[in-house]
Amino acid sequence: MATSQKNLSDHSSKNITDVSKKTFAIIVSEWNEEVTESLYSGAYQTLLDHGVEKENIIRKNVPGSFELSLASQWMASDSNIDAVICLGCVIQGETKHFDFICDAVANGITNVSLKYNKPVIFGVLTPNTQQQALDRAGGKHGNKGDEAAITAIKMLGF
Ligand code: DLZ
Repeated sequence: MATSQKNLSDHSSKNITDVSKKTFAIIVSEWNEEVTESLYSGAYQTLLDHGVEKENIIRKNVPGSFELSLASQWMASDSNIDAVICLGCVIQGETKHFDFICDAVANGITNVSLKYNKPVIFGVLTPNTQQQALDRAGGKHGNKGDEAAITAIKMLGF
């Protein structure tokens, strides 16, 4: 289903496991900050709602989504971290930046996840417009940050 018809925060309870003793890293890109801060709020609150301790949620910022790959590697290589959630927003522009950044981050995060054998979640919005981003960051289509946190939890319950 296209995300334009789906509230991203709707999810089933399958594979929801006890994560109260787990440690999560959330990495937040500073580009399109209004959007990424909402994604962070959603992810953070969802982890708390599932029993994660505040001190077991470690936040790091990166300048832009391109830097999520390396930062996720730094966090995933820490044996105390159980899952990494990467949050960013790349808005389609007039330059090729969009394609380069999106491809690089998707591949980079995948490689980190496979290398460290841990969930590294792709919570990066890739909309055409700022409004589409806001709709998915606490707006009418829910919050992709919530979804990213739920995905991390579900992967830990795999
Ligand atoms: C350069 C750039 C551009 C044009 N657009 C975005 C964007 O929409 N979202 C985002 O997260 N980052 C953007 N960046 C910054 C790059 O991700 C990166 O930080 C710089 O290219 C430096 O490596």
